[in-house]
Amino acid sequence: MKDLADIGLIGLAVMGENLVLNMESKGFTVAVFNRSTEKVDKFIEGRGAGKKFIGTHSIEELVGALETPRKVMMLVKAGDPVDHFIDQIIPHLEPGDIIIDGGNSYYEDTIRRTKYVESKGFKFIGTGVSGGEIGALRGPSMMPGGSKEAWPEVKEIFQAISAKVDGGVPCCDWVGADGAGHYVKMIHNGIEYGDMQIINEAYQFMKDVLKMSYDEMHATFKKWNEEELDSYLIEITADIMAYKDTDGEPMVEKILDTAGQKGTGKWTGIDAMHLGVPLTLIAESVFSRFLSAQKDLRVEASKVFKPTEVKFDGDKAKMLDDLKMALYGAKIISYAQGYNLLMEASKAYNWELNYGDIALMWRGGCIIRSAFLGDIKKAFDKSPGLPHLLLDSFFKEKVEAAQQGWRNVCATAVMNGIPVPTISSALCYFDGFKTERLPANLLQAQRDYFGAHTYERIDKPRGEFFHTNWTGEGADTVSTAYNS
Ligand code: NBP
Repeated sequence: MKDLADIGLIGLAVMGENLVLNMESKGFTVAVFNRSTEKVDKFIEGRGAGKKFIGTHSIEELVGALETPRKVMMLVKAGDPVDHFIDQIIPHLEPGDIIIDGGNSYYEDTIRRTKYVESKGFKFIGTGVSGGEIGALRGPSMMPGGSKEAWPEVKEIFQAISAKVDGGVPCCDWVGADGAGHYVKMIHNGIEYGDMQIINEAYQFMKDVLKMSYDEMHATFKKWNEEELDSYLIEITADIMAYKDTDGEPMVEKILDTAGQKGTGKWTGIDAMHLGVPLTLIAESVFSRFLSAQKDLRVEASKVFKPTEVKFDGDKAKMLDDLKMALYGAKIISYAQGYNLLMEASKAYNWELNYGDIALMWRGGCIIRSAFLGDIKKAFDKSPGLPHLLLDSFFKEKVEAAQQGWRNVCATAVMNGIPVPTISSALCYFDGFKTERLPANLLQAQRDYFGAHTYERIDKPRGEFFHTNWTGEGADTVSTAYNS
């Protein structure tokens, strides 16, 4: 074993412990530290025994155990602990050294931290790491951004430990300046929320409308995983459907129906609001988790309102095909909306994001990995300036082919009182997206009527604003024309 380590890691929890084991298995020597130092000893004597690890018990010792330029990576709880460790690490660094934050930090914090660390003469990387425990161990998707000059120094380690697709292409590449890596990870997590929710809605539809057994649902998800919906989340859903508790009953039936969340979906929705992007599917998936968490209120309401009687006597096999199309159509919309947000963010924050590369980074290792991302990569390779995913010929054809079944599912769900908030809002988005004239002419008239907010006319050039004295009682004074 070398005297000095290739990289140091702070945070021996689920992600850190597995990521350092991954690094070590690829030939790197890793120095490790944890706030509660007994975890260092436990690790060195346990999973790390006999391997190329250097256990350390202070930040000074950790930094002193590293080859130059030093690379100190944190995988700790996002928020204050990250700032705290940065301030503890900095006094021990030399110019050229690199601090890396691999946690789920908010991208605005990463923008601030990059500036701060660079102002002290060092380099900073904020990297998304996705794939959970197993991904960290066997190969996660990694999305690094920050001080660009730091990338050549960490590229070998990052690409060695990341997931690989298509016979060895790493699911890790440089994303962009300051907070770009954590932003892309945030969008990844938002898309993950959406993918999970559309699957959840399909599950409820299968169970409550089609009255399918868990064995039937298992078989259906398993089959879908061999078709266009082939993805990690469909695969694990098939497994979950088959998993039985000790009494032989489906395990999932024993789980309380209140969803938790750590905030990344909410951040995605909030940023979409800031940038004026209609990210309806992800926003609905966050709201669906909130509604699920209002369990007591729902239980009370379920006693007040008579349940809608479910009446379905149609062709079950045909309806299942329609449901698959509904999922596929909604998934296309979700990714189209997510990419729309990435495009607006790239402009707003000057990141010059490469959309094909992002699809590639998400192809393997991460929670949203799927065959579908290969199609997105192809779309951006074919047309790097593509303004919207739905305008790509492949996705245009697919979304049109999904339409009929998707509408059928939404109509059936609505008539039977089964909530499908993401599947139906995605369809509404699609219908709005392809509508040349929306009713916002009336909306502008209403705004002008009550607040003299003015409007543009279809028979005049854009940028010219008009006001009508709708009631005959108003004056000529108009409100300032600006959009927030
Ligand atoms: P946790 O998010 O549970 O964080 C545990 C680590 O943070 C431990 O090393 C703990 O030290 C340290 N820590 C805490 Br908690 N509070 C601290 C404080 N006030 N000051 C200093 N250190 C503190 O671990 P994780 O699940 O491995 O996740 C690590 C990061 O990776 C997080 O940002 C997470 O969001 C992100 N992430 C997690 C997953 C996942 O699947 N779990 C996936 C992708 C990304 P201690 O041992 O002394 O308490």
